[in-house]
Amino acid sequence: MIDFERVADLNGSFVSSLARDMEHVTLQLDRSGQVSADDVVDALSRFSVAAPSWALGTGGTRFGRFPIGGEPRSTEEKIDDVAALNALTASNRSISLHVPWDDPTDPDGLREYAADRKIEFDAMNSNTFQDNPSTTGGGALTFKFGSLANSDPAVRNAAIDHNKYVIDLGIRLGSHALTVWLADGINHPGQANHRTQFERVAEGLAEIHDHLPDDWRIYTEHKPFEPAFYATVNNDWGSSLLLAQAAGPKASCLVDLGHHLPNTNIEHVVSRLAMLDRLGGFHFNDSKYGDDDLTAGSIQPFQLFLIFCELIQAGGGRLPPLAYLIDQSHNIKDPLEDLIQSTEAVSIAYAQALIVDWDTLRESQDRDDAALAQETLQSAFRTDVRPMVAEARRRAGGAIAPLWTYRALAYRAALTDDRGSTSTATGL
Ligand SMILES: [Mn+2]
Repeated sequence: MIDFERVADLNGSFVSSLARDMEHVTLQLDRSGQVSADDVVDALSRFSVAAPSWALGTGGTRFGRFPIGGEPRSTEEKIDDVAALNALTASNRSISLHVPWDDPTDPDGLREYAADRKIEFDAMNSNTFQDNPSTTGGGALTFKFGSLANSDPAVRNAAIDHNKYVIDLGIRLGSHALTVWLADGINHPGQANHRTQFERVAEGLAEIHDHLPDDWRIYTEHKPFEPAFYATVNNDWGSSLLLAQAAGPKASCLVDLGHHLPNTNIEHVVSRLAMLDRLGGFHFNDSKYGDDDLTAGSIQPFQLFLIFCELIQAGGGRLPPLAYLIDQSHNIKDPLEDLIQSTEAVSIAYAQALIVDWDTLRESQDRDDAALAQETLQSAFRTDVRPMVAEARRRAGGAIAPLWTYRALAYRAALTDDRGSTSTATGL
């Protein structure tokens, strides 16, 4: 575990420079007459982005995987890692489980274990893209040709049952949402009928939806390709919206930033889904080509900022209460260091969006003043908001410089001593 007193000690060497930086940004924001630095810090203190249980170990590609040492061997150890992360960032107060990679035999005990570490359970994730004995009857059935869209009704039912199982498990853990990522699709033209596949998935989702408790949500997550390389059933936000609408009122769309074809205008997608009240949440990461492999904000920080601008407008000046999760594959970095960096990037984008001069932006839009509109957004984006992000962490007992502190605490070395150098986490 990360010792809070040690974090506070290590903060000592940064306290006076942070105070000077805060003074500077406070004056800058006062001059603009918009939100105060204190209000931004308060908003940031309330913000939390969940950590994925499947990305606490190293990821990999089909070319190989290189374990880092000290990877969590159980769901409990994943919770320990998220608690350690949260001790540094003060912004990762929940974990998102993925069944069957996490399939606790004692959910009540696990809930208590997490609560002792001040960690809650974010959205549950089902998995019908792999065969697993508990879902596919020990080899009797297979998801090779899809799950909810499968031509065999017995396989479709097994996929529905698995999702119901994950909901029931989530209820005992105190979760309130299910994320369904479907690998269903077609690999070869003519292999299956596009429309039939879509209708089967819509029907299956509606049945899963009807198993949800009243205060639960279900999220449809789209992805353009892989493992179906010719036609994926839920390939884009339009299909995702149609599926959510077919599933029922508790269904909305989850936007994974890496699940778009190159050059897709994601903030535009966010605006559309929010307008229809079907925006459910985010999987944060960044992407250069495909899927969710890169650290959030590492490639397109301006896009991340524009997404947060859409969110703040959709929430009437505040961040709407959606499901916010980091979902990325850590192939060569220490996963905890990567999660620290992504959490910081997301918090920075949020802070930048909070300081936008919305009145000037709206006025410039009404006057068709494109130059002033751009100037207004850039002014917020180019403001160094990092002191406010660090101050929010400091006030919550976290680290002013989380990556530096993580290294100074030698947490990974302690994990490797404890868990061994060849432990392998389940997940990506
Ligand atoms: Mn995702």
